[in-house]
Amino acid sequence: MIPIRASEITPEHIYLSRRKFMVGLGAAALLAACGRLAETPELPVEELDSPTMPDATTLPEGTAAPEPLSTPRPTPTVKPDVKTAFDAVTGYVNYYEFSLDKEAAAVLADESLQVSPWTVTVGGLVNKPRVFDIEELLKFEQEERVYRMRCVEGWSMVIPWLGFPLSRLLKEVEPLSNAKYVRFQTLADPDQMPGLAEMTFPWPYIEGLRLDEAMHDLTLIATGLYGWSLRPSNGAPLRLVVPWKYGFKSLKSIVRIDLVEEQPTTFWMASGAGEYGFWANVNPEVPHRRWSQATERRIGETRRIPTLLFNGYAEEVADLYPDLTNRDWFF
Ligand SMILES: Nc1nc2c(c(=O)[nH]1)N[C@H]1C(S)=C(S)[C@@H](COP(=O)(O)O)O[C@H]1N2
Ligand SMILES: [Mo]
Repeated sequence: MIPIRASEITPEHIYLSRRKFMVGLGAAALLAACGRLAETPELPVEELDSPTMPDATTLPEGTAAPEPLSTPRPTPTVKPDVKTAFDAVTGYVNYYEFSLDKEAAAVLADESLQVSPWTVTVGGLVNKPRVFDIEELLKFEQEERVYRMRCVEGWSMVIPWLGFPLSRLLKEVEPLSNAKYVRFQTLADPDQMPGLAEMTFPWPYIEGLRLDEAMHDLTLIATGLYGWSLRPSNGAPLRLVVPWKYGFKSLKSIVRIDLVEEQPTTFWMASGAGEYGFWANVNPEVPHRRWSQATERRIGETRRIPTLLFNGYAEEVADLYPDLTNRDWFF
């Protein structure tokens, strides 16, 4: 944990001028998005100089946290978000079950992950536990949500997801009153996922949200992007998208969702790699133990841009977190 002074938390009003997220485009817009695919330029993703997330096997135990970098405080931009090119969104991914290499992971996942048939088991503290076939979930009304995604490594994308609010699914199973958290689990199949044998991580990939975070309208189950079905590389057939938290919270290829009473131990908490903990809300003032989080590089752009509190969604989600001077919300 990296201590920050309460005075370092940037006041929320600085962020209030930012543009609201774009949401709910209709079928015509989806078609337009598909039509534009052919024109999106190839991106020099290999120029990326971001640090990568740690390999749990190589991080020395008890490494001292560095001093926060003395990055100048930039004024948040109000520049409209430009969607990241389809090729970059699908070809440059984090999917450790396949590879630590982002491009290799995309190729391997698309080659070997069987996404049909697929079921998602939803249970735990619920009235109506159920096994959903992916076909049933695809019958839920799907909407487009254009969200920023900020990886903890310091790069970001703007992705037009297709999907439905997670709340829609949770209402189907009727959470009991003692359910406080939601625990999510990715498929862990060594026959399809070479990374499971190659890397000593605490598989399966587990993530969690507090129930009110999970029920928030921004929290999405994505089934597609750019008007197309999700590819295995992006977490087909369904993945979580929580746009105000670091990208690692948005786990891929979900097979199990449980309503639980206790805060779940996540994959990254269990890896002991000194990563962020359960909350992982984006805050430019709270550095990673090895690098600043003040700025980010939008994939497809060369300049770094300021990172925003709650990844720019403070207006929508700050109410979930009483006392924003409490630094725990950002670890
Ligand atoms: N199961 C699983 N989910 C995962 C990851 C992973 O390695 N395995 N990587 C996470 C990280 S670090 C990020 S930034 C996002 C990236 O999503 P994308 O590759 O679709 O852009 O997925 C997250 N979900
Ligand atoms: Mo990430």
